Amino acid sequence: MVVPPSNSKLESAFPGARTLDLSRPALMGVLNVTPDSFSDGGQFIEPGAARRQGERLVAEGAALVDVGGESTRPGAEAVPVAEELKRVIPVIQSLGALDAILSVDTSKPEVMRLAVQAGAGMINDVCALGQPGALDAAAECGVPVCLMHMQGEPRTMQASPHYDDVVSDVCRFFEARLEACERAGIPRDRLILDPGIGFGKTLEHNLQLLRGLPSLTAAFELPLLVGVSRKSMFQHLLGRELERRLPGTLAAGLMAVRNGAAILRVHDVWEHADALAVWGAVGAS
Ligand code: 8Y4
Repeated sequence: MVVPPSNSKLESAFPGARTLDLSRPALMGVLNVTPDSFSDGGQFIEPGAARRQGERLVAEGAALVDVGGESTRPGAEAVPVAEELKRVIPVIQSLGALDAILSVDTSKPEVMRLAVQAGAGMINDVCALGQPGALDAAAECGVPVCLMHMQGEPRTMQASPHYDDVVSDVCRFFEARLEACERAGIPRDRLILDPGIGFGKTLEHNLQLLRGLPSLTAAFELPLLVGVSRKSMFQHLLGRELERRLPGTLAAGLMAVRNGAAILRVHDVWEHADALAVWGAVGAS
């Protein structure tokens, strides 16, 4: 079993802000605030329903809640910044009292700034701070950042993913992004790495990355975040529709933890908490 990095507490630059204990695997619950998830049928998001969902995720065992207002599903269209702010900021404000770290799932510098002012304690960027202005915004925000690997862009990334060797290509990408972060003045101990399962990857690429997590830990000694929850790799592997992907998700999540993942990004929180508790009980010596 791979032991997570020894600097196992992630601290944001804010004095008094919550710290995240990564000496044991942590769960990040997904809170999508897109119109298809929390609307009255139109495009109006109900903050009360989103807040109750956030409370439920934490009650079920999430140490982090990932609030996202931009759909990053394959084929999804871009969301204008004003619309993303309108979705995300009221929800973050309404979740301020939660005993959890609020993560904002965004690639836009303006959203990063306002979300952190509103109470977000982490930035989850599927573009790894690659958008113009994002490095500077994240440096100013002073909170931990998850740098995720993606090949291509959401609209087209699943068309024809290609790598020489997916694990070493992802490693080279992280080297470049870590260097960019250093130049922007973001301390290395504020960074989390994520191989981006399903983001410009075939099933075989996803399996190779899950197998290759130990080499990411060995290369960078930074916490790893992994998101496999309900993804289409289970359609390809098992032929399962969205509603029947939980067993596959749990197995892949446990394998990710075995291979060094410190944080799992999941939709089904208590189910993962149970699986990890049994794992821990059997593994205790
Ligand atoms: C059904 C279920 C259909 C899930 C699509 C999806 C990751 C992430 C996403 C990830 C990090 C998703 C925002 C994709 N995945 N952030 N975000 N890591 N850090 N699709 O793997 O869940 S959204």
